[in-house]
Amino acid sequence: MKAILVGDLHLREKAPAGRIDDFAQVQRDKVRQILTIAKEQRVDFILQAGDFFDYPKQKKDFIYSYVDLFKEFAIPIYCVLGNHDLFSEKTPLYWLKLEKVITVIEDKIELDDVVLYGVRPYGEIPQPENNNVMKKNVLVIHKMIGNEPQLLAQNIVSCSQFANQTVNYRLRLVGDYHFRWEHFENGWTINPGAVVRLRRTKWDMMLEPSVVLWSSETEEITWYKLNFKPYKEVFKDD
Ligand SMILES: [Mn+2]
Repeated sequence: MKAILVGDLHLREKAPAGRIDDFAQVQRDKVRQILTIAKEQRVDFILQAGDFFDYPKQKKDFIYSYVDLFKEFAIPIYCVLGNHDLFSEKTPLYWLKLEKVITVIEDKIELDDVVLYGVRPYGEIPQPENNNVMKKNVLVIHKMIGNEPQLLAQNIVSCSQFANQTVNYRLRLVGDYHFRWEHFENGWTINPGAVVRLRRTKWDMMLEPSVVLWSSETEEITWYKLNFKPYKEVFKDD
């Protein structure tokens, strides 16, 4: 099977402080670019690493504009909850679920030659007993993992440490850490990074919004950089 791996989306109607472009439009265009890559590469599904929406209160027509976009492409989307998606009846993800355009991986989902495992924020990581070459275990998790803290005293697990805590997976898709990285040890661990630049930090200044294509058959990955404008054109510079 083939999948496109997507990091934190943080969909939001209002522009973050300091952004001077038409943020909602730019963000929607990024999502369309991702769906187009997925369609062109004939993937079986899209995996998203949590923080699908930036905050729970979003207008219904904003949410439904994404429902329509996802229906247009009709590619299955599986995600986990991020700390920004705290789930209740009123959150935007509820509507995407109701409209059957996304599936939240609550526990595990078996597909062809892949088994998807999901973790709730701060939840315990499932440990499959087998590392089966015919049916590959894939973990989707929203957790602060990376080799360099982005904030002072940030509690962070290193990529290698994490790969060794989850040996029975062939792919781990990680969100939360907004800057992209990849790590190969016991299969791939991939953090595609955030799809949009939200803050005026050195990390966001360096961020090149990207997604990753993964094949369960070959376990090869390909990075796709999305179209984006230079940092200075989208943020105020004071
Ligand atoms: Mn996030």
